Amino acid sequence: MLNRAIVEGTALAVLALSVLLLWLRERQKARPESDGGYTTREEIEFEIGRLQSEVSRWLTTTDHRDIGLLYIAFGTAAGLWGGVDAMMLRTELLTPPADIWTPETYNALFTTHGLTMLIFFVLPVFFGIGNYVLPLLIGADDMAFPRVNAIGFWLLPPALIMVRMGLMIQVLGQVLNLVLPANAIRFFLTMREVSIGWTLYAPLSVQQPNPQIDLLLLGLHLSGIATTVGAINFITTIVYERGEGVTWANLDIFSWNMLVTSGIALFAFPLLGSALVMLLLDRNLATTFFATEGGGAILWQHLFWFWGHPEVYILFLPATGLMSLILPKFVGRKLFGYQFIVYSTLGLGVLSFGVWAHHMFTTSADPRVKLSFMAVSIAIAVPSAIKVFNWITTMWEGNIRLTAPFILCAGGIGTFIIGGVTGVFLAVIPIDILYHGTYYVVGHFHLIVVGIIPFLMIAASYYWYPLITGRWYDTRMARFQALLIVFGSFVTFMTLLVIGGLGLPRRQAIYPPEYQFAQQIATVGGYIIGLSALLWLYNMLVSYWRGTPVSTTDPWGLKATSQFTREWQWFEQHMMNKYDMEPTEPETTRRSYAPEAEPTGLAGGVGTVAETVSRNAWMAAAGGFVGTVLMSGGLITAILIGVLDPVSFSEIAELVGLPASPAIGAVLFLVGGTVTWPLLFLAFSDYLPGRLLFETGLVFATLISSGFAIAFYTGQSGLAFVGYLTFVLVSHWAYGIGLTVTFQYLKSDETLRTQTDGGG
Ligand code: HEM
Ligand SMILES: [Cu+2]
Repeated sequence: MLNRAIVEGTALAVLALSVLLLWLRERQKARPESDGGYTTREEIEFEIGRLQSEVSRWLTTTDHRDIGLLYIAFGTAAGLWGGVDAMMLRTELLTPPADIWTPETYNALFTTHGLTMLIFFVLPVFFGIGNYVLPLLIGADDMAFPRVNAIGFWLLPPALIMVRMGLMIQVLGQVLNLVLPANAIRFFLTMREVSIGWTLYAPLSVQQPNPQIDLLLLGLHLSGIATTVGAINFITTIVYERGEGVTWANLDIFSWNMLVTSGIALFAFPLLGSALVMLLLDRNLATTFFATEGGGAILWQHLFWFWGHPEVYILFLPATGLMSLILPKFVGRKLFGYQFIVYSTLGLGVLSFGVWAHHMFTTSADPRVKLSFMAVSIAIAVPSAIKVFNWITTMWEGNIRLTAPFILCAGGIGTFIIGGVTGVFLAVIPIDILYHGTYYVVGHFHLIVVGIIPFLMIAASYYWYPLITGRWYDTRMARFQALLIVFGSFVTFMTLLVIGGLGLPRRQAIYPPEYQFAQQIATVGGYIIGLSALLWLYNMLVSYWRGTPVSTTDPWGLKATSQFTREWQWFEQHMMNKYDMEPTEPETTRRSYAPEAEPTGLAGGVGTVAETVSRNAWMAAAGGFVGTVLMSGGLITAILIGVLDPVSFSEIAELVGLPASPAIGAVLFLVGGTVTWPLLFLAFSDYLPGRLLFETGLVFATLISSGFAIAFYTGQSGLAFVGYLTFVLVSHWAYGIGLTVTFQYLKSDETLRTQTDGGG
């Protein structure tokens, strides 16, 4: 059995040392060669003086970009620490018995892994990205409260140290033990990492004597204060510090997400703080909040998940914000459905507070209460799905550039879909009762917390690296790294979904031998993720000194698709001032994104659509008429050969309150074909892929045909059913082609005429 403290301590020390050595070496190499003589005393003193001023600058800075980098560095370090825990967990699972660490160590590992990753990795990195780019995106000079910003950050390192003090004291104890007798250093040998699970469930968390638990509670409390302070700062900045011309209607989507995230944090974290204090009192002052005679252990679960579920939205909303911001840049198209994404984000913010008890379906809570939580938990999938549809539609017909950020965005959508859908399954009470205690849950949430969340962090690092450092990283290595992490995540967490589906319990160091092969696959996948993280780190560090300097003010060629957003405008200005660069101008411009053309209010989009519709209505109606005539041919044939019952037309008549006659229905059908569907087509035409109208017609018609197939179904079966479906589809295609081709023809004719008019 290995000693956990020594192994983890050594792993972390090696990691930290390699980073330091790498950094120093590259920095040394990047200096101009000296003249070959000895280093003089003055030179050494100069170096030391420089070091001093750099240290005091980083310790006292209140500049949002500096603090952003501090947050990112801190979050990355915590992520690596939590990652070492993860590697150790997966290593234990290579074999069925607990033969690498003891089960107790395994419990400690998953406890600290969870807490470190959720609290000290994800949010700090997102706060860092927010700190760096959000003021640039909204045209603010800095965050609203620069000093509070610095305080918010500097609360985090002591919080992390308190939470993970157990390991440090253990390592220290074992080192001291080499020279001192065990007696003299008893304290150092009694502290242990906390092993009660990251959810800190009572009564275990109340009864376990380990004093490290108290330190951990205090550390978490401190981190909660840090988060609240940061959240207040983001909200104030977004509300009050927006620059000229930045309104709610054109606020970038990342800032919207940071706003909602901060709003949720503001309501959720104080509650966690109170719960932690209650637990601390129960442990130390004999209060009975969570004792059976008091509120009971269930009270802890309510308090914990009332924070815990909103917390998962706090964690993943910034990732969706980054996705909505970065994805369009690499497909050359404007973000589809900006307003829908904003509304769905706001919706998630509210709903996230109404689902906490889905973590408690296996408790004895009242079934009627559970049922309502089930309903809301299923409903919460809707706003998430809206985002996914909008991202996919954004890619449609785009000019995809297969860069590292794009690969990560695409991979992130993939993991998010699977992670989200498995969440909807779990939200169903009978399913959750079966799977609550299994690896299925682990697979579900890791596809999000090791899917879209870190993918988008890394995508952001690649996307903004030139802006932050003025240099390029190794883009080939980046693409490889992106593929590697997407691949590794799927291998690991899809495997966990499978073994969870088979019923393997989670949070166990020991498991039945028949699962060994699957567990080994998951472990290999885990190592691949670890390797890709190291590759990323290497690339980021080395490129800072070795990367090719950026030689244009538009490194991603964003001007060509009119997506040169504010942060890059800031960058351009910066490069012009510092290096006398000329602004880069693209050869061609595609008007796919023009913030100034955005509607003036969130509801203003309706106006633009109405305008398009009224301007082109007659052409669409003509197209609709042609389409309906073509379609009627197909439908009449279907009626003649007996696969479509004409009586079903009478239902249309009934629907609008007219006598149920097939003839009246048919007339209404004709009118609908000429009016309703063409208008709908027009309303969407700005968004439907525009170039290939032929295909667009087919897609549109296929969508309508599914509704028709359901509405007009009269119980056909066997061959008649197949014939029914075929005729429905073919007639609709005839309609779609007729509609769009006629429309296209009339429209190009009109364009031609206006052009000649303009010329003459
Ligand atoms: C479509 C949206 C989602 C739904 C419907 C959903 C649903 C659920 C449900 C019902 C559970 C309880 C499983 C159980 O313990 O038996 C669960 C667990 C969990 N989910 Fe989600 N989820 C969603 C999104 C997310 C997101 C975005 C994250 C993370 C950022 C996340 C992280 C977690 C975590 C950490 C747990 C495990 C808690 C534990 O340790 O017991 N979920 N989810
Ligand atoms: Cu939840």
